[in-house]
Amino acid sequence: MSEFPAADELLSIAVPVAREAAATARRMRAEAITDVETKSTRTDVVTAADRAVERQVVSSLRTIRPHDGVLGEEYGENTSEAGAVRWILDPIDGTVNYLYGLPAYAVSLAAEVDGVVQAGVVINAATGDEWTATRGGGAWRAGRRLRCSAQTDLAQVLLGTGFGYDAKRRAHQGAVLAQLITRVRDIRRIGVASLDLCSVGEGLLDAYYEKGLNPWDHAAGGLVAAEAGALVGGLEGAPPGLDMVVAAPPAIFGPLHDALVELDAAGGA
Ligand code: LIP
Repeated sequence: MSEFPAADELLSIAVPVAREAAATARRMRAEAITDVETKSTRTDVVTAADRAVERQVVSSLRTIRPHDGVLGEEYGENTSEAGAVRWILDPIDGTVNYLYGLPAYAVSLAAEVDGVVQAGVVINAATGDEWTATRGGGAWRAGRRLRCSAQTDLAQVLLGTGFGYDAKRRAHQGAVLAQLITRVRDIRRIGVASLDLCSVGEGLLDAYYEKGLNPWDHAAGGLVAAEAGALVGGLEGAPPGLDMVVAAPPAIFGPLHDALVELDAAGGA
């Protein structure tokens, strides 16, 4: 008998907590964007809502499972006791969209056990769209089980990507994209990694890649994409991480991977 809750039980904890967080994000946006500060660069913003939503989620999780750990974008790692669940949270993924009022910003919450994500939920707080997944239990939205794209031709791929906040990194990312864009159908830049990954899971994008993502950007959305049949990984056998996250249908992962390696997509600043 495992000492850890089953994936379904972890999801049953995550979903209401994430829904309440999304409601807070929506409410605070409707009231006013306040306390806008910057982090790594002048365009890497954080708002009072980011921080309030993270505090709310941590408080809710602490009430339900007091010994678990939480890794959040704004307050970092709250240590967990050995053998506890680790929750991975982006309180508002797509903060620049949130700042401008573009209707794509997400609460992303995943539950990790022994380093493996077992359950995840991503909610577009602007629209209420909600994606969930459990390891081995599939990916779902609105009661419908999701399957990723069946695309087999890189030249027909609608490809999602994103860019960092540092101008030097963006210069390299732009140079990579200038080549890649000639080899695919087209690109889309949503500005929300968790929604990009859920879009791959739902087949709204054929594939996605991005350098520079943190665990809270891809933990939940990566499980949604993987449970919908996409391959999710880094380059040259690495797991998804800061150097690169790639999500694509099995027939596309290889050709996209090889193009990213050829173009040194994980390089640059
Ligand atoms: C965002 C990511 C997105 C990336 C943006 C930004 P944030 O996260 O979700 O994929 O392209 O530059 O990093 O900063 O809004 O939480």
